[in-house]
Amino acid sequence: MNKRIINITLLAALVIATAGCSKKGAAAKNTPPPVIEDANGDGRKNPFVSQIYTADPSAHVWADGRLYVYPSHDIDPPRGCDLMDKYHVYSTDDMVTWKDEGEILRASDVDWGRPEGGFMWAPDCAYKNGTYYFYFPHPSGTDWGNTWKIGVATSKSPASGFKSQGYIAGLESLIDPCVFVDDDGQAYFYYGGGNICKGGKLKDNMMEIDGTMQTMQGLNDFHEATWVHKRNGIYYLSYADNFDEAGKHNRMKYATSKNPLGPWTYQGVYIDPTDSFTDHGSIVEFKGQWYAFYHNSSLSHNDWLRSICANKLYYNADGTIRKVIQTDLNGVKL
Ligand code: FUB
Repeated sequence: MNKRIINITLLAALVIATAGCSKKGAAAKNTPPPVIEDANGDGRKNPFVSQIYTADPSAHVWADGRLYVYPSHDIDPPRGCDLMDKYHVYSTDDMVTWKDEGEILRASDVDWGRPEGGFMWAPDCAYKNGTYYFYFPHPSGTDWGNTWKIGVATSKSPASGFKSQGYIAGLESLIDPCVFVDDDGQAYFYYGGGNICKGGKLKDNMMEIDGTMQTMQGLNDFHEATWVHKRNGIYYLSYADNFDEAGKHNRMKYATSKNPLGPWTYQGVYIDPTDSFTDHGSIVEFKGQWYAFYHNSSLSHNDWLRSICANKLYYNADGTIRKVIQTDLNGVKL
């Protein structure tokens, strides 16, 4: 970690006061961001959600053929990351037109959650045997820095009807859940923060760890934001690092393995720092094209009013990932 003054993850002994996890950023606006029309019509509009501020996009393609994105929701005016208290879902069938599927869960729906609410951080969603499982990090106590749990809500639909079912027992106070379901149906759970990334098997009920969680070995400067995907028999674990130089922050890195729980071989950076203090992403194939999802602060110019973006992602013949070209509203390289 490159000596960040503020570590928004919980392991930081320097627990961030609820006054905020912002290091820099322009003054917050009290008005919603402008609605931006698709300027070029080719799906490269970034950010692709402008009605509200969104971050930490976890993208999945479900059986109905649509691509769904499960982000967290930054609240304006921001107070660091502590007022984030609800989740919306977005879907598309062409990467051009996006539907806001509406709110699926808020802090007040979580009976075991922090009494003051807030802190609904980066989520993920998984599907197994007819049920969608929505995983979300949320503190269980007022002392949010030390009481994180990974909550689970379930539904028979991908973007509505989620009901809180409790949390995964026996985990540490870490954030950013990721659930990867392998081709044989075995589900794996990952989470982390504060330089630690852990993974383990999930039982068939998708709510209990099967065995013990293991520290993921071989990552380079892991910070948070674990995402696992598979391509051509190779497992990829991507994540945000601790980069912090000359006003630039998190890069997105990745590592590969022949085993979903590693050990991993570090491969490099695939997304350079955006204009935001954090980054957090996912990688998914949709209609034959791979995409990288991530966030930036290009609508607000405020680190804690973030907006989700997507760009095409390409592999080299040897399976390594080419650096993602980030584009703006007009599809112009940033
Ligand atoms: O959005 C809140 C937190 O910021 C996420 O959990 C981290 O990954 C970072 O993006």
